Amino acid sequence: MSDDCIFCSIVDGDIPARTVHETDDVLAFLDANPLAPGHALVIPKTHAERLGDLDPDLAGAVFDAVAAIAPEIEAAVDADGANVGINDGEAAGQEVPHVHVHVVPRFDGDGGAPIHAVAG
Ligand code: IU
Repeated sequence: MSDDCIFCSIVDGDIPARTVHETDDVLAFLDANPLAPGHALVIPKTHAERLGDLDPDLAGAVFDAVAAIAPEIEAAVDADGANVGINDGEAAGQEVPHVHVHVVPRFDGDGGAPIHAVAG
């Protein structure tokens, strides 16, 4: 828990979120400002600001959760694929300083950019 961390507040239940997956170590919930239907965030329940601050076992648990829910989310919204990624650090566009993996469903012909186009 980190004071003033909005994602820690979601973990603690002080701020509501639409949970889609939960384990002892990991929480996944729908993004409040979705880039696509089903856009979810997967976070470690323990506060870590950057990927490099995350305990490796916890990083593994986060990725296990991503691998488990990405196909389920795709199926739930009838998507054709998903972008899975982390904005790691302010320079990369990280706005919430608590590690989170975006799972953004993609649809054939949706016109969105692939991750490798993000930084030009
Ligand atoms: P970023 O990778 O740190 O840029 O992404 C932060 C995400 O957190 C962004 O997609 C927001 O819509 C999302 N989010 C949220 O779901 N709930 C919140 O209360 C806040 C941000 I603040």
